[in-house]
Amino acid sequence: MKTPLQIAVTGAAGQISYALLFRLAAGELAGIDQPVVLRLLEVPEAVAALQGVVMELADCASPVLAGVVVTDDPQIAFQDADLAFLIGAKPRTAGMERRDLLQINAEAFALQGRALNTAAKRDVKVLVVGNPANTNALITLSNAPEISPRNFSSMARLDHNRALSLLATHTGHPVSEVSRVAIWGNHSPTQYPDLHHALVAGRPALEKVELAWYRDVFIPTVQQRGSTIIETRGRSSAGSAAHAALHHMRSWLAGTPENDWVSMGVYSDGSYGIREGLVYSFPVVTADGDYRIVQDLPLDDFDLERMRANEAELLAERDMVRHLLRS
Ligand code: NAX
Repeated sequence: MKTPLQIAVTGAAGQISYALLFRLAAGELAGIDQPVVLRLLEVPEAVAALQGVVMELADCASPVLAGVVVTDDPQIAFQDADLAFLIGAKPRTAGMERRDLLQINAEAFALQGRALNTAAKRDVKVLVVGNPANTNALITLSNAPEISPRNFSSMARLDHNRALSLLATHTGHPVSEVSRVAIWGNHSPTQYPDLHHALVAGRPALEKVELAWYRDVFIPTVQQRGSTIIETRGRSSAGSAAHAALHHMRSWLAGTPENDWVSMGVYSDGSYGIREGLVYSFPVVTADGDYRIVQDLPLDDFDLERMRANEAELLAERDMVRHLLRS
């Protein structure tokens, strides 16, 4: 019997977690021979509802699920955690600016960073989903100085998957024939979905699509997809977000396929001139539980202008939460 993976999930009574927890309990992350303990964190007022989810998890009778912990205390949630999905965040309400959302959630991520620092395994892998995800990841890692910044990431995989799917549909190829799509920057409408390096059935994607479609349809469609889902479904993305979170973690653990990459928000090391110390989405290759930013991609002025806009936005967000950053 393998030692169970301790998987912390915050915002566990929310809609993304509802689409994620049953898949974790079914062994979709690390296989059906890898037991998991789910360590579920909620705010006190949502713990009762979370107990209902726990009852449903029990009703699945999954042999993979070795235990469930329910708590409103981050120290307990992150105790010996191998993996942490930081999904919980207060939602943006009508009339609220991104700036307000940032301030409301920043304290909670600082607290969770400190709890990870004392309670989690030193090699814990942390994925921040709760928005604004990149800056929340920066706050979290900054408050966990005893854990390498490389162990923290923010989710760009949903944007990456949206780009893959849109390109596949437009060119009439299956998604399996599309590779090397990249999302640069922030998980916000400023993000830069880049097709300059993408391949479709082994050929450059930009040979198969009109440049005008790429610039005037593809880029804004991916950037605005989250809003379009809200307008159409009446609620924000949940199933696709949970799927992306699961696959982000799975890629990190199991590696990316040869000749392809994924997009992850990671701690910038200055690659491509992006300011060191921001959490910025890059194309990354993963292997052996680690990642490396894909290097030496040729960039033109169009790319650089968009990448710089993302850097500027993340620098502005960082300035708004500077009081919570330890370095
Ligand atoms: P829900 O409102 O359904 O669930 C959020 C849950 O988090 C609630 O149950 C709430 O009680 C809990 N929560 C709030 N503050 C908490 C805290 N400090 N500690 C623990 N739990 C806390 O939202 P849901 O649709 O699940 O979305 C969760 C987050 O993901 C939101 O911030 C959302 O904006 C973000 N998203 C990020 C995406 C990405 O690609 N990075 C895409 C999907 C999603 O929009």
